[in-house]
Amino acid sequence: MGVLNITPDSFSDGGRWTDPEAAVARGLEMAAEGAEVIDVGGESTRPGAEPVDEAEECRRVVPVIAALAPSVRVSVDTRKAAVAEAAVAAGATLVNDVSASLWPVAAAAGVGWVAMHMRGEPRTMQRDVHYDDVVGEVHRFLVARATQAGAAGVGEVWVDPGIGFGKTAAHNLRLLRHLGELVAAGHPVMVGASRKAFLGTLLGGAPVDDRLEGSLAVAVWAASAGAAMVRAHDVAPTVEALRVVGEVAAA
Ligand code: HH2
Repeated sequence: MGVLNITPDSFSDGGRWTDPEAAVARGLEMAAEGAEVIDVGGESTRPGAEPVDEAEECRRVVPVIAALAPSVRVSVDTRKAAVAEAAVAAGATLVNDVSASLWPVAAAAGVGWVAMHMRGEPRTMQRDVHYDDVVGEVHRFLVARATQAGAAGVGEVWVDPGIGFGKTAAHNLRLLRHLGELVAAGHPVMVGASRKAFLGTLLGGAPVDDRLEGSLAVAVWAASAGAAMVRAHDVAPTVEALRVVGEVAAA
């Protein structure tokens, strides 16, 4: 899954793709590099980000989704039902939902749904982060939501532990270490660690543009643990790394 943020303030590509033509070109480029899904977002969910209103979020994502959808599978990265509905009407077939609450929209529209775990909301999620058992709590939450969505009629349900969403670096590492247990729960798993802050922390303060190796390491780890999708900004190197993992796994 290639990341395409049509926002002024996303943590790594904010402001780069606010021009719709440039955004569409970037989406097609990532598809040519091997991304199977382009994840279009119009609201940053980085820690501390301010919410965006519904009309503005639709204005950002809908034209880009409409232009990309004939050529490549598109997901919409949103927490708002109305934005998800408008995105699906424009051609998106997957709702990537960091709030894990929009399964009724996916059920009504007959599209796929990603349930991601987040603690609280982006503005405040990195304050006072505490879990008694991060792995158990996140896994139980995701399985419960996925079961609820399946019962409501969503045919394609993904689960995602939400790396960096209300989690310390240690929490992120534990969730990655135990990813295989989430895979074993039976729903396809996706992981988004690309360029995230904990990689900078681990790599001696590496800035956001200098986290490719760390991002690839997590992608390879996740794929080896059985994750079926990796969300990435740097699509070409990620696809190459995962192709090698696939060849090893198949040998
Ligand atoms: N991470 C981000 C956004 N959406 N969706 C899923 N399913 N999993 C993730 O880990 C995930 C996500 C945050 O990254 P990004 O979109 O690059 O930044 P921003 O939220 O600042 O736009």
